[in-house]
Amino acid sequence: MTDDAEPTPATPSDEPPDSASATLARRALLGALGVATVGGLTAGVLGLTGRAAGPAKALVTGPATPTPSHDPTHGIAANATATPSPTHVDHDAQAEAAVKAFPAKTQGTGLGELRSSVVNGTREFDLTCDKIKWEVTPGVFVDALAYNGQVPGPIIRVTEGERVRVRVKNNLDQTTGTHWHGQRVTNNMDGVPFLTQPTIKPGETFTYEFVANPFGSHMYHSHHNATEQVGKGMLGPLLVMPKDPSIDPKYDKDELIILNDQLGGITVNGKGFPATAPYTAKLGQRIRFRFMNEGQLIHPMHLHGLTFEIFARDGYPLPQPFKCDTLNVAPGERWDAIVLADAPGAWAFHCHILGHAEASTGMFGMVTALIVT
Ligand SMILES: [Cu+2]
Repeated sequence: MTDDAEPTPATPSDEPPDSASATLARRALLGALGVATVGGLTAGVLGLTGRAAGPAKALVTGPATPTPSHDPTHGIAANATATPSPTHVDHDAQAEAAVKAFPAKTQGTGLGELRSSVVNGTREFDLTCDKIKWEVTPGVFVDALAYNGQVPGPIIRVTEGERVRVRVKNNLDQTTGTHWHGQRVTNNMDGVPFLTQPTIKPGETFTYEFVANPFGSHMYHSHHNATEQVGKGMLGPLLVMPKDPSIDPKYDKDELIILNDQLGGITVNGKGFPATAPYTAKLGQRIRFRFMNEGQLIHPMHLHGLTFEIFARDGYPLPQPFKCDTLNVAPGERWDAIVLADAPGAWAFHCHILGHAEASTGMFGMVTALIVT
């Protein structure tokens, strides 16, 4: 076995065109992990992602994909009483299979860039609210409520000081309202039904208008029946770019890491590991991470091997940036970090509440990686 052999990819015809970057990321990850890639093993590993049917399903003795779980024991106690000393072999096989399936392909991707047009000096967007099925981990579809069919919803990107108009069309069978979390809007545009506006009834459209301010990493989400509506996916990023870009530190890549803990369990950008997307960087690049917590729990996000330089909270530049490797992100908060990718490797990037990240069936939920090549 060689440690540095190129993983054998599935045949090119198996690859949808849009999966090229995922394939590259997978190769980089497997390479960085020193994964052995001889013969059937790699084929089997790829088979677990659904790209190739595989004899190597025998590699795992249980479900190929760990199911998100809130059970604090993760079944360990049950296993222990059922069989005296079973399990680390089973654990290892399932844990290995989960890692090798990463990044596993699922239907649907959130965070598309929402198209806009400028009409008489106002930047206009259209959002729709829809009931959809969302694939959180391979084969696990859940009932979601989504903006424009995406979880998280599409990126609304505007410039500080710009006039913004967003038409929100409600295609749900329940009422809703949309809040611009972090923006200094006039009160009647704040999106809180019965407090600042009537509900948006099924079939209706409500038009929001505001001047984008302040700049920074903000959010939009339902503010009506919100435990259900936000929990099931009605949330998205509102990125207000500063009028003077030199206010921000320099960065080469701009990445979102939106946390949630309701829809289908514990997720990053609408997916649970191994269906989370890895972040990638070239050695020496500076990556901006915009953390946003749309869930109901605190998530201390930990990056192995590299360092966060935190420079803004809730969009506001910090008077004194600080460094850390574990960033507590509370519900509603946004934090902006720069990571200098100064060490190569596949660096684990996960919530450090371990019950949000790893079970007896291996890693799941709020786990991804930053792959530096
Ligand atoms: Cu967590």
